This record gives sequence, structure tokens and C-alpha cells, in this order.
Amino acid sequence: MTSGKLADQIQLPDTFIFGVATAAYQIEGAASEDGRTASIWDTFSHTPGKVLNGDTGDVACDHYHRMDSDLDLIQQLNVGAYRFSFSWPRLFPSADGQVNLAGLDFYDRLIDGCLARNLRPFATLYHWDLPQYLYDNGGWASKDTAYAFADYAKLISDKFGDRLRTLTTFNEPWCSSILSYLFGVHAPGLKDLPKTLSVIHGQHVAHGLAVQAMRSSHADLPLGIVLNAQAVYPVDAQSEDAAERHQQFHNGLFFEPLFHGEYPQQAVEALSPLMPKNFMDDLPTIAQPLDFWGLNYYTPSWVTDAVASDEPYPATRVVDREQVTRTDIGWEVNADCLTDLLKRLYAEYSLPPCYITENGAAYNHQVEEGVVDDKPRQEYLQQHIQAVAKAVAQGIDVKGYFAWSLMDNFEWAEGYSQRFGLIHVDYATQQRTIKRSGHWYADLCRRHAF
Ligand code: IFM
Repeated sequence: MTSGKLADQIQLPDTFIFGVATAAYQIEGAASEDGRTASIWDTFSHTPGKVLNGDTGDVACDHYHRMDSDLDLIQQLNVGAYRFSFSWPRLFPSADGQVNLAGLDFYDRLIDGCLARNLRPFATLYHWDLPQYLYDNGGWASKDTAYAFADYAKLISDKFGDRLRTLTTFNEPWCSSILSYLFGVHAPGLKDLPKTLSVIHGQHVAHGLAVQAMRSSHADLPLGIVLNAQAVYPVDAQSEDAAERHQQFHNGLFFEPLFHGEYPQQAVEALSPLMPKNFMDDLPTIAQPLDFWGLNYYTPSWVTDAVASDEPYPATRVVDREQVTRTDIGWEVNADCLTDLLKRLYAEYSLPPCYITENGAAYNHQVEEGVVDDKPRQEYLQQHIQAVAKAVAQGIDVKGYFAWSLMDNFEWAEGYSQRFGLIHVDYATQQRTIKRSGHWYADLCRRHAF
């Protein structure tokens, strides 16, 4: 392995890929155009009180109409890859299983547009926009949704498998289960533990069936899943048990079934009466061999026991530490935890090679005299890429890094209030301005000989 020496003390193999990432609902807009129907996020964002300022993804960054010029901007960042997600309700707008040709055409042009610009397309099937008709029919708790997901995966693999660089089933299933069905923050906004466990399990089954379907369609296409593993630490010496329970619940319920074909013992003992019937029978379907996995990392979690003694398992809470640097969304900046997390995960689980599929920071700098001077984001990215390089130097097989995000976009329950982009978007005019961090990243990518 040769080592490319980049400026800023970042040293990574020449084969390491840099990219930028987005997701369909966060950027596309055109929510009711060309046959697309509603997802649970359209319903949720149109429900008063669910999203800050009543923001919705109806228009978002209008990427659906600006795809070509957005791809030109990506090319200007000198990255080697673009990670995006397909919109399921754009491709399968109704329960009858008919494919929407206008949706197919959009992604066909997007993928060709990437290849024409020498950008490797890294695609994701599910970045949270579950078609509303599937939710109404039982959602992820129903096996029908898992079968529908496998059909959708097969279509994508059949149509685009020869042009995609990688294909991922789920983005952060923790968010589309725990954050959405237990904490009530994301669509559909429930607080229901048994339902959450059915959704976690249902998504795992859907992942396994989809991988089987895609392998049968396109055996050579590298397949994976993206997990937002939590970097869990006890806040103090008395909180070590709490940290272990937290780790089992928030990471183990995902990593163990997906990579080892079992659920974490401690969690199963505590939760099995609430788990879906005969869940153990599905484990062989869930644990499909994968070619890679993606880690999305932003911030660590400092954990202690829950306040109430009757809280259900894992009975923990996350504590905000004082006197640490935070981004505008309030998340602690701690790059060392990224190196540490990678090492811990590889020590604990049998994992294939990894991409950092998301990492980035919310800072809300605006355009002043044509310039967005977001030095803190540049520093955040630099520190975290250095942290990845450190892990690679210690033998962790990380093959690439994707900055979140290409451009400011719809930040879910936070609406448009939090800006993660390397490119500023003026939502009133849809004007794009490359930020200082974007220029820095472009320079880093230019000097990195992929
Ligand atoms: O914007 C999200 C993205 O959709 C999933 N990962 C975290 C990002 C920042 O919150």
C-alpha cells in the first residue's frame, strides 16, 4: 500500500476515496411532481408542530430540477465519489408495484451524470422516506414491507447495478427505528418500545432479503449498510454498567444481528417478551455477508443511568458535558472519539472494510460579500479526517470518507435551521455558494492522488 501525503498532516493510501453525501428527501424537492407520491416524511413535515418552523421537503434544494448544475458543483470539489439516495416513493408511487418511469429516468440521468464527471456513484436505497402507502399497511413492523423493499432493491440492482460503485440498503436504521418510534423525534413520531423493536427487526429482515435479491441480480455489485454507531462513554466511574447497557441497546441491536446473526444476550433477556414473534427464525436471513459497511459519525455520547428507576431497558440517558466545543446544533466536537470508535467496533465485531459515509458539522454562517467564512467547519473536517488517517495507520480498513453534506439541506426535525453543507444554499433564490470549507476540501481532494 502506498501512502499519499496530503497537506495538513493527513496521510492516507492513494486508493482512499473522498466524496460528498446527500439524501433524496433532504435535497430533491419536486415532492408531488412526475408521479412521486407521499412518504412518511411528507406527512410528518406537513403535520403542525413536528418540524421546526413548519419546514417541509416540498422544494428543499430543488435538486430534482437542478441536478446537472449540482453535479457540476460536485465536480468542482474534486471529489472521486458522490453518495446519494433513491426516493422509494418516486420509483414506486403506489401499492400496485408499478414502476414510475419518470423516477427511473431521473436516477438514470443522475448516475450517467456522475460517470460523465468521473464521480463514482455510491447509492443508498433507504434514507428514511418510506412510502406512505406502505406505512398505512403496517410499515416496517409488517413483513409485506420487507418483501416490497426486496423488490425495490432488485429493480435498482437490475437497472443500475452495472453503473453503481456500491449499493447500501439502509442509512442509519437506528434513526428510522429508535429515533422515530421510541424517541418520537423523526417520522412517524411515535414513542412505543414494542413497536420500535418490531421496526428494528423488520428493517433487519428487509436488509437481508434485499441483499439476497441484489446478489441474485448483480453478483459483483459491492453491497453494504450504513450505521451511525454511537461512541459510548460512561460519564463517571459509577456509570460503567449504564454505558454497557447503552452500547448493547443502541449499537448491539444493530451490529450483532447484521454481522453475527444473533441479538445481544443481555438485551434479549431484558426485551424478549416485547420482541416480534419467532424473531430468532429470521436471523439467518438477516446476517448476509456484506462487502463493506458505512460509519456515520458526528459526536460522542456520554452516558449514565436514567433518572426514573422504572425506566425500561436500557434505562440510560445521555448527558451533555460542560465546557466542550459544540457545533451550532449543539453536538460536541470530538475527533479522537472517531478513531477510538473505529478501533472499538473492529475489536468487538467481525466487520468487513468500512467507508466513513458521513461526517460533518452544522454551522450556520451566511454569505457575506459573496463569501461564507466557515472556518470552524473546515477545522472540524480536518480534525476528523486526521482521526480517520490515524485509524488507518493503526490497521483499520477504512476505504473512503464522505463529507456530510454537499450542500445545506432539509435537516429533518430541525427543518432548514441547521446548515451542514460545504456549499451554502440561499433557499429564497436557490443560489449556491461554495463555502470556505468547500474550497479547503476541494484543495485537499485535488492534492490526494486517487
Ligand atoms: O442530515 C442527517 C443525515 O440525513 C443522516 N445523518 C446525520 C445527518 C445530520 O443530522
